[in-house]
Order: sequence, then C-alpha cells, then structure tokens
Amino acid sequence: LSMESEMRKAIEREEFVLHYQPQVDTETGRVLGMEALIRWQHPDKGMVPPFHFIPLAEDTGMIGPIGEWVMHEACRQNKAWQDTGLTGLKVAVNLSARQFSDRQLLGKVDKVLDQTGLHSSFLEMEITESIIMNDIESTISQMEHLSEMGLDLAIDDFGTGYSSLNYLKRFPINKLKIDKSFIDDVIKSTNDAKIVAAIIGLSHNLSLKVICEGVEDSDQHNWLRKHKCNEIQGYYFSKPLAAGEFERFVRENT
Ligand code: G
Ligand code: G
Ligand code: MN
Ligand code: NA
Repeated sequence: LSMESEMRKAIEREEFVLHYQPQVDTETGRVLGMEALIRWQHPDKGMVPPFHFIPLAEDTGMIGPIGEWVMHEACRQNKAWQDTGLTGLKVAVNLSARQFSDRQLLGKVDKVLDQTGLHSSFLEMEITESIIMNDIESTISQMEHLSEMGLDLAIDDFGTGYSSLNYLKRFPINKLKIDKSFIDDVIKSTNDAKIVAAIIGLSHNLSLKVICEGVEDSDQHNWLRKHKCNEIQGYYFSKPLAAGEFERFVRENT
C-alpha cells in the first residue's frame, strides 16, 4: 500500500494522535497553553513524526481532512480538560498554507467549535509566513475573519521566512513565535542575541505577545526572562507529551 492510501485510511482507523507541548509564562513558569503536534501511530512503522507525512499530505490534499481532525481533536481535548478543572489553557494548532487558503476554513472552524463546545478564545492558530502565497489582501481578509471569530493568530518560525515588516503591521495577529534557530545560540552568539532582543522589542512595540521555541536550558530561560520574552516553549520544560502525561505535567506545575 502506498503511503498516500495508508494516510487516507489512517483517520478512520484512528491512527493519528496529538501530543501537547507546554507553553509557559517566562516569569512565573506557569503553564499558559500548549501546542498540539500530530503523530501517526503506524501499525508497522511505529510512531511516525509529522515531517515524514505532512509534506505528502499537503501535496495530495489530504491535509484538508487531517487538519480538520487535528482541529477537532485539539478542541475536544481542551474542552474535556476544562470540564475537569484544567481551565484557561489555550491550545495552538499548526495550519499549513493550503489549509489557510481553503475557502471552507471558516466554516470548518465554526463547526469544530460548535461540536466541541470550546470557546474560540481558547484556540490559537500557528501560521507561517508562507501563507502569503499570492494575494496579500485576501490573506489579510482571511486573517481578519479568523480574528473576528475570536481566535488568536501566531506567526510561527518567525525570522526564517520572508518577513516584510510592512505586512506584519497590517496583519491582525496576536503573537510572534521566534524560531528555534535563533534561540540555539542566543547565549554564544552576540548576533543572535541582538536579533532575538530586537524581535522581542518589536513585538512589544506592536502590542504583540512573543514566544520563543526550542528553549533547552536554564541559561536560555534566564536570558529570555531578562529580555522580557512573554512565553517560552522547549525541552527545558517539557518535550511534547501524550494527553495523559500533559495533564499530569500541568497539575504538577500550577
Ligand atoms: O512535533 P515535531 O517537532 O516533530 O513537528 C515537526 C513539524 O511538523 C513542525 O514544523 C510542525 O509545525 C509540523 N506539524 C506538527 N503537527 C502539525 C499539524 O497538525 N498540522 C500541520 N500542518 N503541521 C504540523
Ligand atoms: O510548528 P513548529 O515548526 O514550531 O514545531 C515545533 C517543533 O519543535 C516540534 O516538532 C517540537 O517537537 C520541536 N521542539 C520543541 N521544543 C524543542 C526543543 O527544545 N528542542 C528541539 N530540538 N526541538 C524542539
Ligand atoms: Mn508550530
Ligand atoms: Na517553528
């Protein structure tokens, strides 16, 4: 069976699973939310990471139904946690360019929120700069629709794409997510340190929240605290966790 046809069957066979990586308040260490990251529990191949199938899913259009499943599962899980007292957490899902430009995206989001009962303010979407494919006006309009629904929008991998500051100013976004590649050497490289400090400053000046990903040690955490980065995500706190493990992590860290 080809990977493509296996992928088609994977949803009904319930082979996809979401892991959740905590996003914490840099100052207090309190868990504010989590990024949902898909994995494929393949019957023969074991746990398949997203970079092995998401590109194919994007090329074949399978990202449509898979992305819808991700949104539904992330919202369902967050609502279930809220109902058992784990309240106030924001769940972030990754949205590929193809999903973003889908004319039915708004309808799909609406349906998922309605079916799961999650309030839109507890859902965030991570989009990369690659969403600006053709028409900047329709990109902004799609963002505005999502924003009007009450969702938060974050720019993922910030600093690696083609970031026109002019577009950034016009985007109705809430958060910049500074790419891991800048955090890796933030202690050793004065250039990377200057870049990260500048992006943090830019975010604050534009009234955006800023989060750094790929934080792996206490030196990086302390540096980011000193430079007033709002949130951090990385192995220093936790790798992405299965739902049950994530729940335990939050209960132990509040
Ligand atoms: O979890 P991991 O580090 O392996 O994720 C690798 C990449 O896969 C990340 O860049 C992430 O954005 C992407 N990814 C993970 N889950 C999803 C998803 O549900 N949808 C999309 N479009 N991409 C995802
Ligand atoms: O969507 P995005 O490209 O931001 O995906 C985040 C990816 O980064 C996930 O695959 C996640 O497993 C990975 N990641 C998160 N924190 C760390 C970290 O501290 N170190 C490393 N090496 N990878 C991380
Ligand atoms: Mn992401
Ligand atoms: Na990233």
